[in-house]
Order: sequence, then C-alpha cells, then structure tokens
Amino acid sequence: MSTCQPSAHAIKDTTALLKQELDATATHVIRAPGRVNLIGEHTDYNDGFVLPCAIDFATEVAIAPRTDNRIRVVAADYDNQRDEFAAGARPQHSDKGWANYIRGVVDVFIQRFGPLPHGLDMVVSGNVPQGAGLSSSAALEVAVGKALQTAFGLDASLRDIALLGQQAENEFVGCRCGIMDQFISALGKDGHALLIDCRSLETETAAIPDELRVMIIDSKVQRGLVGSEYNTRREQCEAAAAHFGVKALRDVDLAQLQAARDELDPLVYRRAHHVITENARTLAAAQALRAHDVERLSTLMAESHASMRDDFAITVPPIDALVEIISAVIGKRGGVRMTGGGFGGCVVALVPDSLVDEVTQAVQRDYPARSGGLVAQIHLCRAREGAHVL
Ligand code: GAF
Repeated sequence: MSTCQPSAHAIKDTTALLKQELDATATHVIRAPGRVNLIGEHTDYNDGFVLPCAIDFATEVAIAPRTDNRIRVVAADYDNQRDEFAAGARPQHSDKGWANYIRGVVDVFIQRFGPLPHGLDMVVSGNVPQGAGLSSSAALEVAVGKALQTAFGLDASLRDIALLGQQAENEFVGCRCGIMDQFISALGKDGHALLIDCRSLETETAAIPDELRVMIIDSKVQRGLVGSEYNTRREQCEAAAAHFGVKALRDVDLAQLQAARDELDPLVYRRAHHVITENARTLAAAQALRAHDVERLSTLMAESHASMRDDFAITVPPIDALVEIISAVIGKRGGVRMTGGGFGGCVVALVPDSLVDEVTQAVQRDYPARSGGLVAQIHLCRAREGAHVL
C-alpha cells in the first residue's frame, strides 16, 4: 500500500530543473491537485451535483518570466521533452499529447485576456496517476492556468481558472468533460469534500469525519473506451433532456421520468434514471457526511455503484469485484463505489481507520483471482487544498 504522499512517483524539483534545463530562476511554483469523487458521477454535464475532494497527488509548475515573447515548456515527467511557441498569438495544436493541455490553456487565456505581454519559461511535473481517473489532466490545466494568472497578474479567480481549464479541455484537447474535475482541483478544501452545484457553481463544504480514511484503490484496468463511451453517455443524456424540452436532466424529476417510460428509448431511460437518482443521492450523501451518518453514506455509495453498473453501464467486472471485496469487509461501517468516468480506473472507499489494514489484505488476497491476475494499487489519502502558489 502507498500513501498519497510520498508516493512511488515523487514530484520532481521543478525549480532545480528550470535552472538546469532553461537556465532560469523560478519566481513562483504553483501546485494543483488531482481529485477523487465521493459520489455524483456523470451528473456534472447534466447541470447536477457532485461531491469530490482534492487529494494529495498533484501537478506542480515552476515559472520564470522572459523578456522576449517565447513560451518554453519542459515536461519533467516525459524525459524533459520540450515545447516552444509564441506568447503573442493563439497556439496551434502540437503533435505531442502532453503539450496540448498547456497550449490549450494558453489558447483560452489569450482568447479571454488578449495576447500575453511577454514570454515565460515553465517546468511541469506531477504525480497524479495517469489514466486512473484521478484527474491528472485537470490538475495540469489548473496548475498552468494558475501559473499564467500569477505570472501576468491577470484578473482571474480560481473559479475562472477552473472554467478556462474546462474550456481548454473541451475546445483544444477535444474531450467534452464537465466542470467537476477542474473545479475541485482549483477550489478543494483541506479536510473537506465539496458539494458543487454544477449549474450555479455554488459550493458547500462537508467535513470528512476524522475517523474515516479516504482509500483509493486503483483497479489497474486500462480505461480504453472512456473517450467514445463518455461522449455516447452525454448524447444519451442530452436526448433524454430534449425529450422533456429542458436544458438538462437537472430539470427532470423521477416521477416525470417514470411517467414517460414508454415514450423513451429503453437505454436512454436507464441513463436518465441513473442521473436523476444520482443527483438525489449526492445531495443526501453531503447531508449524511455532515451528520456523521456513516450507515446512510454506505447505503448511498452502494446504490450509486449499482446505478453506474446497471443503469449507466460504465463499470467493468474487475471494478465490480473490487467493490464487492471491500464491501464484504466494511459492511455499513464505511462506503465504497467506483469513482470517475468509468470503464476502469479507481474505486473510492471511506473506511474507518481500524479497518484499513483488513481492507488492504482482502484486496491483496482476493482481487487478483477475480480480475484475471490484476494487482490493485491502494492509496491512502486525505482531502487537500485546491490550487495555490507554494
Ligand atoms: C470525467 C469528467 F472529466 C468529469 O467532468 C465527470 O463527468 C466525470 O468523468 C464523471 O462523473 O472525470
């Protein structure tokens, strides 16, 4: 088992690398965390509710201003690969995948604030596991956004930076994600989950009880289908909303949906059923967390998982097995469900301190046989603060 920090993949010393690779002296280092979602899956792009927390895996960016108009970037986790482009014009796409997240953020900042007045050197490094559904992309976008805001003294709040990060991902990278990941990476609160209303963008904090640990169990299932299936789910949700003539499924209640069952394509009905019931569960879970009602939380997380499996069809057999293995240990003394976009990735469990070892042993003992030989990786996390200058 590893804890979130220090992890097997430590964040590199970006300040030292800035000097070594670009002969520049850092003026600031910015840090933005990954996230784990406790409940509220595929609800954000339906204008619904989510309940994530930021975790201690993060991306860091060291910056130094330049006197010319070049933006130079070193990706410390990609063998110090480099990217370079002009600060004064909207960037083109790069053939390096990682570079497009940075170029995308620069592009939306230029659209919003105009050409950047001078160049910038940046070194980027992070330890958010990639492809595990813990929002490594959002952490990178938010870190770069906060870096640009800091370097150029731009009038952009953390909320603006989150929205610009999402815009970069939607428009430049080409993934139609919702707002959850960038928002929690920007605005996470130490020790707390954040209930986010993805329509109004209002937030409420919910303290995670001291006696509960946030366990993230990486199934190690490759998230192959996530791009195409994610977009298909969005289209199905939009089709359901269109049937009711509303902007988003947020505006449809369960009774309305049930009354229209015969008029809807059965698959569209199930997708909408997940979203509508998940919104209600998310609001209830925030209340249960605040009331330290672990039994209720446990039930809601179990129902959320079943809904993702049966209605939204985004879980896979090894993930279902992991949830069953952990659930058999914790019963109603904690909660467990798949977290993130689906088709692999991680399971999140809220587990009393006293059961952490037992859960770990059960996963190590039972998961390989139930997953065709996969070995899960367990991270023991705490809820952390969102993006900030170190
Ligand atoms: C991904 C997306 F980026 C989020 O916006 C959200 O939709 C999530 O999947 C599912 O809840 O992380």
